[in-house]
Parts: sequence; structure tokens; C-alpha cells
Amino acid sequence: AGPVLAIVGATGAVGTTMIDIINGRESVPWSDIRLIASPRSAGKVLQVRGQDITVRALAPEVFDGVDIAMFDVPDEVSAEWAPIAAARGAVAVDNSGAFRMDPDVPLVVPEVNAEKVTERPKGIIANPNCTTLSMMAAMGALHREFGLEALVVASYQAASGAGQGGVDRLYAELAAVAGKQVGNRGGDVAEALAEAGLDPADSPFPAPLALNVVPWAGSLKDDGWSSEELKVRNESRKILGIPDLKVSATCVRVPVVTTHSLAVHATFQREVTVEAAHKVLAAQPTIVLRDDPAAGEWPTPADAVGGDPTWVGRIRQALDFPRTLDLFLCGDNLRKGAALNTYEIAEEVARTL
Ligand code: 2RA
Repeated sequence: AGPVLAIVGATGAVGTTMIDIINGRESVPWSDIRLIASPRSAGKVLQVRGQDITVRALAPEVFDGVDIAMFDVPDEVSAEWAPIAAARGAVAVDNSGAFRMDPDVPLVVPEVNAEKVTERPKGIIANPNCTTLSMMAAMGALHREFGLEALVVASYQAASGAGQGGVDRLYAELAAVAGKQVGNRGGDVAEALAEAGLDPADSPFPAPLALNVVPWAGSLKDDGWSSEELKVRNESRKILGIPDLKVSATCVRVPVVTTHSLAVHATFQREVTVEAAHKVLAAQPTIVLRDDPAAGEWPTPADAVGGDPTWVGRIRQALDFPRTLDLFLCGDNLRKGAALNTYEIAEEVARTL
């Protein structure tokens, strides 16, 4: 019989996407799939590959007999429960931030460092943050060929990065401004939201997101950096295996429902041309190269959303920076950015059992 898979956080935005991905697979290696969530969601019945499965409440014994447990829960829940799952014999594949920078926990993007799944002394493997993850397949491929030296990144992050609450808030704000001539005067968007009864204190975003962009994601860290920006730096270094990679990121929330985009300024050790980069990226099965500005072809979130590949385009040789490319890429933050990569790690682990 095949291994037993558990999904912890099965009823959340990413957990639901995990189930969609499993339902969409032609075949799966699992002999059994368990759905686990908070006691509030326990008892719900969800369909997985044509079977009704009742969601169980998180408890130590639900991990007995589980080979691989995928976690998509808040950091503190993972910090407590991934070690419990591991102690009960499961390999925990965790999508929270709790273990990503732990030196005894590999941080894996299968296209880049699949071999790390076997180096798991704690029985835990971490899945990167969706913002970092969105550029890793492309950066990993370019790094292998040209040797990455530095990354300057600006993100354009979707509302669903902040969970279902972020999506609900964006829809509510869009409804509040729809049909109104707002966005022409300072504060008029905020007024329209207030008139619709939308309290800023209830928003996961620190400013209106409708008709706006917000240069903030995550929590405040030293010297004005956001946690999200530091994740891009630290996680890129760990995944790519370049401890001294120079990285500077500015993370921005945009009124897109799902799919993070990144503008990347990437400097390499070796000479690189647009043609050579096209060749490397076109050879990557998980990348869609959409780069023909003369024909109006470039990646947008509306193209990439709902699919598995990362879309890459706008590749230019930086005019004033030798060995540097500028490019734009889009990846569905709930799929490759979270559920899909976690599931792909689980598939890699299943091969090693
Ligand atoms: C965000 N990257 O987009 C975060 C979610 N993990 O807010």
C-alpha cells in the first residue's frame, strides 16, 4: 500500500487548494488521505478524489499511521504540532514560517533543491513563503547557468496572501468604490469605505487596497524593514544555497485577488544575454515564457492565476548594469506559492519512503 497523507489546515484557503490539486492529479501515490483542522471545522465532510472524507480535529493520535503530514496553519500552531506529527512518525511538510530558517530543516523548492528532502533530522521540511517562492523556479534555473550574485526585487502581492480575510476585504472594498468617481482626491477612497461601513481596524491591510497600492506586507522589523522583505532575502539565500547572496526587496500589496508578481533585477557572475536567459527559461517545464512586447505579450496575474507554472517575461539586459537582467514574473500564490509546492515536496518525500 502507498503512504498515508494528512492535510493539516484542510479547510483554509491553502488547504482547499491542496485538495483541488490532489483532485486534479491523474494519479496519486497515497493509500489514504486524512483531513485535519481546528475543532471548529471538525466534522465537515469534504470530497477528495470522489470520496467523502470527514475532517478530524487536530490531536496527537490523528498522526498515528500518517507518513507525510502537510501543514498549512499559523506559525504558532505549526511550531507546536509539526514536532508532534514528526514524533508520531510522520514527515511534516510545513508551510508556516516556524521552521524555514532552522538549520536542521530543509527549505525546499523541488525545481531547485529537491535533493534536500532527505536531509531532515527533525522530520520536518519547510515550504518557503509565497513571495520568495514565486521567483525561485526562474532564479534557480538562471543561477545554475550564470551564477547569481545579487537580487533587487519589488513585489506586487495579491490580497489572498493575507488569507481568506484578505480576499473578503478586497471584494468588500471593491464593492464599496464600484461606480463611484473616487481616487481623485486624497482620502476619498477611505471615505467611500467608511460610508460602506468598512472599518479600517477590521482590515488585514494597513491602508485601503481598492484603487490603491500599499507598500507593506508582514510585520515591522529593525530599521524599517518588513518581515516579508527579510523573508525574501533570507529564504532566497537558503533555497539557492548562496549564503552571501545580496538581496534587497520592497514588498507591496496590490488590489489583485490571487497571484503574486515580482519585478526582479538579477545580477550574475557570468555574462548573460536575453537570448541565453530565454533559452534557459524556455527549457524549464514549470515556467511559461511570455516575452514579446512587440506583440503585447507579457505575464500578468490574470494569465497566471489558477495554474501551476510561473509566468516570466519582460526580460531585458539592464542598460547601465553589466551582467544584469531585469524581468517580471507572476505565480499563483496559493498554488505554486503555497499548496502546490508543499504537495510537490510531499510527492518527493513519498519517493524516498
Ligand atoms: C503574503 N507572503 O502575501 C504572505 C503570505 N504568506 O502576505
